[in-house]
Amino acid sequence: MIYAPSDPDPADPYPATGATGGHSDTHLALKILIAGGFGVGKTTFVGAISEVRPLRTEEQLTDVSTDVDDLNGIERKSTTTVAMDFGRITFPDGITLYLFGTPGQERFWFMWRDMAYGAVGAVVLADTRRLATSFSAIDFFEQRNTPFIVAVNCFDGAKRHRVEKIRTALDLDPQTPIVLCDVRQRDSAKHVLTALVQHALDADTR
Ligand SMILES: Nc1nc2c(ncn2[C@@H]2O[C@H](COP(=O)(O)OP(=O)(O)O)[C@@H](O)[C@H]2O)c(=O)[nH]1
Ligand SMILES: [Mg+2]
Repeated sequence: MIYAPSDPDPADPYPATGATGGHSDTHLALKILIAGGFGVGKTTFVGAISEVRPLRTEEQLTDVSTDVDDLNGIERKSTTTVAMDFGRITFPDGITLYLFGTPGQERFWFMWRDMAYGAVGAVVLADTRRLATSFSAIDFFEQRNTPFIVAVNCFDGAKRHRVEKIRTALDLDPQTPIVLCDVRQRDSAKHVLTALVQHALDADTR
């Protein structure tokens, strides 16, 4: 579902025009989900790309949650997203993306269905050291027929794998794009979003 609102929504607290100085006539507002397992870089991604200060609902990881949250490989992680991240980016061609980072931990999955409502597509972030943590996000979007791409966040020190190996490991369809990225870099995150929008628009016209 892709829509081009002709009138600004008076209830929209984050209008795409105005705050950024306005842009061209073609205005397309798209809702995008940023998903993937715990610690793959969702919050970092939204923070790197958002032109508004991302709305974040992080909480210090407590001793209680360290029993529940798998911290293997991400020992330095000290906060976790309990609800979601929200950000926005406007491209010069008049496309505004509203980014919703999903909560990573399984105990918050009840929120995913509501968050996915009206989303045109999703970025599933993956960490090659812990690919399995992204399986459930992939299943979720496959089942809903939501267009998604997999963005492999290339962490320092993580072994680089060929894209086709990652495709096999994640059991992805040949038409699902896989891109490599560094979510800390704005340009890299932008590249990921461009790839997703292209994929979602292609899927919409198929
Ligand atoms: N070295 C490196 N660290 C990263 C990268 N992306 C995220 N991190 C770190 O990994 C941790 C998890 O990232 P975060 O965005 O909180 O993950 P989330 O649980 O998916 O929201 C944080 O400490 C980040 O600073 C990356 O591309 N490279
Ligand atoms: Mg987070």
